[in-house]
Amino acid sequence: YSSSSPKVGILDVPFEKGQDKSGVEFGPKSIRDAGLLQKLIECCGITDLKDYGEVKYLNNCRNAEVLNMKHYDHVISCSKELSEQVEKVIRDGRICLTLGGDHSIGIGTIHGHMRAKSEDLAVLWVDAHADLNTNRSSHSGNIHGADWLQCKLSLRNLAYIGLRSIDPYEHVIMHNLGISHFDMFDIQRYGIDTVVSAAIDQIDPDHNKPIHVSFDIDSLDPLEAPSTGTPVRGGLLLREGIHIMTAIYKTGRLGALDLVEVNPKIGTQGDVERTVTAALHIILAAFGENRRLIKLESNNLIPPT
Ligand code: 4U7
Ligand code: MN
Ligand code: MN
Ligand code: MN
Repeated sequence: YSSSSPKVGILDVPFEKGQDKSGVEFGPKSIRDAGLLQKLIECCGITDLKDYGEVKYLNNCRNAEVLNMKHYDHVISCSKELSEQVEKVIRDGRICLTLGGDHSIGIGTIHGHMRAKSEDLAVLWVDAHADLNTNRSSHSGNIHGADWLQCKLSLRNLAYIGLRSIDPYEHVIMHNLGISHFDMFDIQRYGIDTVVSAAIDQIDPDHNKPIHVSFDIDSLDPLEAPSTGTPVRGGLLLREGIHIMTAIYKTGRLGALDLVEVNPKIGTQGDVERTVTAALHIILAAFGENRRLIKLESNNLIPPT
């Protein structure tokens, strides 16, 4: 893979109306306050980084209503604005890093990415949940669990990693439509390296599509990322999350990354720090942070005394 560092654009989406808990709107700020921009420069060697700031929207879809979907109007208004911003960032020749916010923002980011690049986008959804509900199937009425509603993505171009909490209807859809999914059983059985290669091969068999990664922090185990709205035990180790992102980086085809569902109002200060630094490591890995042990030149070694 190319050694020149990618151009990056960053968008904040402090959106929380796709779910019920307050605090997820502070996700972007918490990740930035942990030194995101500085670390992208220092740890990933990014030399061209543009900050596009916060996505603001007017709720101009007041009449939009769908039975059993909470705040549908807000989700649609925000998604439209977000889609345009993502499209702009990518048309500027940058990889778009979007900081959420709840996972309903995936509607806007994928839409914008498709408009900028191609409808033939490979999407990797890293999540404990499938987010496949519709207004009819959803028990919660929360749109962060129903993200596919607005997407015209071919389901052959979608794969999941990290699943372990699937609603019965989601399970039916997933199998009837044959959506690729790699759950915790697969990860335990085959290992994360095999799983991530298999996922990439499924969604991008010719290794030529732009890749969109939507990373829900709750894919990680709550021991790694406790500050999130819908934690599910028995999840990915941070080490495995990092491995996924390193594999994606190595393809050289990452077009956009969403990092969502960090909620700094949940848990102790220690929980929040742990969650935010986990999110940071995931992002840095996607942009090429190298944590491998590299052989030291012998003249750099400190001589024994
Ligand atoms: B997340 C849920 F019922 N499936 O629809 C729902 F279990 O973006 C959870 O992955 C959704 O965090 C989780 O509300 C949404 C529930
Ligand atoms: Mn999700
Ligand atoms: Mn989730
Ligand atoms: Mn299955």
